[in-house]
Amino acid sequence: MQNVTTRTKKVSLLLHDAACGLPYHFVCGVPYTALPLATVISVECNKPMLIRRREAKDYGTKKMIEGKFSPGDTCLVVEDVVTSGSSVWETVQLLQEYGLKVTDAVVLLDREQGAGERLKQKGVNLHSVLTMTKLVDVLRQNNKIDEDMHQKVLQFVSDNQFSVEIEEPPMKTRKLAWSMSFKERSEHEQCKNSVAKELFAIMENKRSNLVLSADLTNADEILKLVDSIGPSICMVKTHVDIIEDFSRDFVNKLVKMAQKHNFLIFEDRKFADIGSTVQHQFSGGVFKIADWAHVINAHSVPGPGVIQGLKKGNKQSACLLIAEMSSAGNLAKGDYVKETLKIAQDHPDFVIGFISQSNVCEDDPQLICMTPGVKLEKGGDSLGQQYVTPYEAVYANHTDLIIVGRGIIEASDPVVMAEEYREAAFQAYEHRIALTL
Ligand code: 5BU
Repeated sequence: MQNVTTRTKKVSLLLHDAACGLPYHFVCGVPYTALPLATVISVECNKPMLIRRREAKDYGTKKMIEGKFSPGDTCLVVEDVVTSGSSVWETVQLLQEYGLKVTDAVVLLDREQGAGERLKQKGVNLHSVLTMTKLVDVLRQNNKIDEDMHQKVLQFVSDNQFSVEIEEPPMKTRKLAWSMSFKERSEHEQCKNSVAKELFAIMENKRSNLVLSADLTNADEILKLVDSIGPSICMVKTHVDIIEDFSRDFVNKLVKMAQKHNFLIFEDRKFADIGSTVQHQFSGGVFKIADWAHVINAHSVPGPGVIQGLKKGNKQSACLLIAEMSSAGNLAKGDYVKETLKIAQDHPDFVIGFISQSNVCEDDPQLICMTPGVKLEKGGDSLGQQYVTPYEAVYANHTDLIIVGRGIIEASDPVVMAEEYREAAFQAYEHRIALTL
């Protein structure tokens, strides 16, 4: 008897032959039985493979389809047996959600109970190595079954047809948050926070998802830089505790500038203490951040108390939780990211998203992901900072805004450079949403 590997290879090659001449870039097996079949086709026939997950990863990008593909690439779906065609259709829908084209599916055995017609209606051609009729005919001719069994099987097939019209596909099409436009997200019923709505509107109007990290230490220099770059950005990020000559006057001028250029102010204070302390750090002290910042951020390491404390000190701001960091060797991974997401989802009135390197929540249109550690060229600095490009952050990793400091500040012409970053990040966003239009 042939071993399992040889049989799997034989079946996979039959499937490949049945799909001969069809135009496709990728193969994708319906999980899980067809996964080894698609894998063998991929290896033996030199076709790249996409992997469909059944459950989203519980942290990280939450991608349901793994693989390197571009919008408009075609994919052949591979399955072992089809009855109603529902499982093939589920996989087709998911691939289409990610911008792939699917026009054909190949199966080892079509039980001829309506799958071919149902899939045809959805624009998918079903190709099979074997049909149930052919199978029982061959078995009968070779005396492997008697005539009674032969007729019984054919009768069963004809009595148990799935109707083309009635049955709706079992999987409701989800619209992933990262595939929606900023406008759609701002108008979505789940997007209730007024700061999130305002940010989406600014991004849409100014065609900018660029945040300037104004990391200079002199107040006038910051104001000069921000005023010149104002038209290109949707937000300015400050570290007020590095400004040598911080004053109330600086804040008043920055607020006026924000109105003039239509951007939001984000104080990158990274609150990370017990609730009672952060309440005072936020609303009081020298900086009185709660009086002027539209957006602040917090580490989730203290637990939900940090949010409760900040909410007590809050006047007008919304909060971002730091889910992932850009620095080498940072500890924000795995369960930490998962728990951070939970805290955010428990406080939708205040938390509008994350500082993250990937899209940590694709299901909630209000939750915005902003990525620091961005430069036009990949690389890093000598103190652990790691850079990705705007395209990697926004297109490949599905985050929404890029935060850029030295990439702009240290350029010979920061105004020209800011425009370059704005264009790169907004184009990456436009390509991303075009994936699923
Ligand atoms: P850069 O000059 O583009 O490297 O500055 C990045 C800014 O983003 C800087 O103000 C950091 O404090 C901030 N930042 C970061 O770089 N990485 C992180 O994970 C977080 C914040 Br959180």
